[in-house]
Amino acid sequence: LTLEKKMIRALAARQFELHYQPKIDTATEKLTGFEALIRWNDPVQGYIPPGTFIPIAEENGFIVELGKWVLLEACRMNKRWQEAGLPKLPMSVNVSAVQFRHPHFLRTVEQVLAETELAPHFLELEVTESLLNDHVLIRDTLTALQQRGISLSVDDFGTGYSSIHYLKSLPVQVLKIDRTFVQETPCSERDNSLLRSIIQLGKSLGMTVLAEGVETKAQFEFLQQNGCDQIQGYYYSRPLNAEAVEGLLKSS
Ligand code: G
Ligand code: G
Ligand code: MN
Ligand code: NA
Repeated sequence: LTLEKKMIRALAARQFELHYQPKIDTATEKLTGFEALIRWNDPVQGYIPPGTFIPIAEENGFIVELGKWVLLEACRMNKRWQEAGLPKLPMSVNVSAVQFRHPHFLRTVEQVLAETELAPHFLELEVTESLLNDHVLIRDTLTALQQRGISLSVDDFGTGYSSIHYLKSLPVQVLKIDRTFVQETPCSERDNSLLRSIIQLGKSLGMTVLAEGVETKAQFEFLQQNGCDQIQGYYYSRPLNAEAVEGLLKSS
């Protein structure tokens, strides 16, 4: 069986699950939200990483259906935690360019919010930097999402090639700095300076800046001292399963 066919069966067989990585405010060191990350547990092959199957799903269009499942599951779980009386926090969901450009995308998001009864401001969408270059095509969708109260993030910033003009003129609120820019900090003076510049760029654009892949205390402190608003990374927490999220929410 090809990976392509296995993937389609896997969705029906409930082999996909979501894990959730905490986001932390650097000033208060408090939990500010989560990013949903898909996991595929194949009963024979074991864990298949998203880097293997997401590109295939994007190529064959299955990402539209899989992405809808991710949205639904992420919103459903967030609503469930809220109803259990746990702290109410936003959840971000990665949206692939193929999924975002699909003519029914906006309708799907609306359906998911209606079905789960999650308030729109508890949903954030992460799009990759290169999607922004299709600014004419995506502007209306971004604007419509923003008008509904859904927040938008640029993921993996620095690895794509978006124009500053698009960043300035499109309704995106959060800049997520790719982890490659954090890796060598604070040991590399060159990377430190680059990271400071990217933080400054985001702040100049009026955006919330988040650094990804923060693994050490030294990295965290560097980001804290240099005005980065939020962090995500193993330093604070790996992506957690639903049960672990509940535990974290209960203690926060
Ligand atoms: O969680 P992990 O590091 O294994 O993720 C690897 C890549 O897969 C990351 O680039 C991440 O953005 C992407 N990814 C994880 N979950 C999803 C998802 O639900 N949808 C999309 N489109 N990409 C995802
Ligand atoms: O592209 P995106 O930012 O969505 O990818 C998120 C991925 O990064 C997740 O798959 C997650 O497992 C991974 N990740 C999260 N925190 C860290 C970290 O501190 N170090 C490394 N190397 N990877 C991380
Ligand atoms: Mn992401
Ligand atoms: Na990233």
